[in-house]
Amino acid sequence: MGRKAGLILMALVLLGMAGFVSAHSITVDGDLNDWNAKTDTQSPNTWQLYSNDGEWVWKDATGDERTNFANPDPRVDITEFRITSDDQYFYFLIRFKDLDVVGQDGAPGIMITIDTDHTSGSGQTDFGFNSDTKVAQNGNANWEYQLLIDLANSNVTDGGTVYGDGKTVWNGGSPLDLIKVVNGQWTDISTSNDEFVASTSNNAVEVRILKSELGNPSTIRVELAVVRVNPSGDAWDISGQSDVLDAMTTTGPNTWDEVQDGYIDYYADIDISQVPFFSDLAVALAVVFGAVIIFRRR
Ligand SMILES: [Ca+2]
Ligand SMILES: [Ca+2]
Ligand SMILES: [Ca+2]
Ligand SMILES: [Ca+2]
Repeated sequence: MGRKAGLILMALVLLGMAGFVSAHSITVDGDLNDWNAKTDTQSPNTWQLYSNDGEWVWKDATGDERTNFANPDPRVDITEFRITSDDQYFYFLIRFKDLDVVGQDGAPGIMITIDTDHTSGSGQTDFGFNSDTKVAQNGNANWEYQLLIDLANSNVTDGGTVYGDGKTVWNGGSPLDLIKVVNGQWTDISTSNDEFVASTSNNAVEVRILKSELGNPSTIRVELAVVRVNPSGDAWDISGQSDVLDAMTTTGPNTWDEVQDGYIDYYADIDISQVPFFSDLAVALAVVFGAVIIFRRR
């Protein structure tokens, strides 16, 4: 075998080992067959990095939702939260025990806070939808961005695509809001690059957000919470309490145990820059060049 052929073979082997060959883009269509991680053996209320599948997965406990509006209330019972990415986009998957309606008052409102600077006390503390809930009390997850998805809005149809439009749902905009505080105002910075699809048959919502809109962060610190919401972006109110019905947290057994103090203290860090998010072509090229250098030294 010639030296060049050897180099190429070596590069291919390295790429294969690192999982480069399965660059992970998601088609946002409500069909989940492009999410690969098999989570059957994952323990509830833990997260796991599936390197070979390029997916970070939080597996939530089932039956842990608050029951102020229905008992049980599987419509708001989160079962999984997945994140992956490619060169351009972050992809989120939120799965419910039984997402039975969309486009109707009382459907789930999904809130994902995204802390990109990981600096204690830096950023915003309030969850959206006037849900009377804040992120971690220690200030370590204050957010720079918050993704709000209002599944009660009439623009949400089963299997239909909803795009960002730079206008908040409470000002008549589309029910996909990527919130950043600009001059003290909650401002929707989403564009038509951002989209989600809700599927009642698959009990899931797939979302994609342009990375550059978040400033291309290498690590995102996220919190996740769900309310019942009305079409114009107000959570169904539980008087004098947090309106959050399920959340990503290790505190339990019921969501009430976490939110009774008005704070969701659990957050998770997803490192986009390293394993398993290897779909970035630049990283792949770096490995190829690394292999070239190794061969040249011999
Ligand atoms: Ca899909
Ligand atoms: Ca749950
Ligand atoms: Ca922050
Ligand atoms: Ca708490």
